[in-house]
Amino acid sequence: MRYRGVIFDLDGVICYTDRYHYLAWKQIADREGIYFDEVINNRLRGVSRMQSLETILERAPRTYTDEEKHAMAEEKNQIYRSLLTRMSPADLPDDVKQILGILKKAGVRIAIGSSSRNTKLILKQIGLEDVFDAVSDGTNITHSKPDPEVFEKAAGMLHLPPGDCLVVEDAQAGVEAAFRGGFASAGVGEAANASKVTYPMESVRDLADIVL
Ligand code: B16
Ligand code: MG
Repeated sequence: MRYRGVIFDLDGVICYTDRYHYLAWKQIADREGIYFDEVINNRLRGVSRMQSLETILERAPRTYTDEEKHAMAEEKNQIYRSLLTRMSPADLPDDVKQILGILKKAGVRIAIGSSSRNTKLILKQIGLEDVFDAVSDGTNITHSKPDPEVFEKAAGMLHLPPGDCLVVEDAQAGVEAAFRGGFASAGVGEAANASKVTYPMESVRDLADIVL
């Protein structure tokens, strides 16, 4: 096999929580009279909650205090978490389920590398809480993507060097993080068009040919 470990991003790769991030931020932005659309939302992929808010506030007609920003981020998270409660194992896409099974059967070690502080809740909702060999997420890092920390921690948990791991991403920031950490990357969605992506993919089904 070409890679002994695969580190999966969560939002936009394992499941489509990106839709819920969008709906939650949209609710806040509309109330504040700030223009926000799906194109701007693409810039929030992979980056931290506070960085996402700063990006949205670029269009704000007024400035906000730090206290107001923290309150808005907290409110967005409450809306987002209530949307997550609607998720179930039916929200795990079939192609993702299949590729995880194929990789595990082949003896490839698999991990999560996500910026989200809600990772554990999401994995539980979609029935994947006991599937990954390691989970590195927003709760164990100090720097969000495009910093490589979340992937370096994941590789450390798998006891593998970056050169033995492939990062799977949907975000430009995630591909950049992989590159900075010395990881090869496979990209879906907008990450497939990132200049530094190693393997552009149509879907995660392509991973079997890339990894094995
Ligand atoms: P939370 P990923 C990222 O997840 C999302 O893509 C990004 O939009 C979000 O701001 C970030 O998690 C933090 O999420 O507010 O739940 O802590 O793509 O790294 O799995
Ligand atoms: Mg993502």
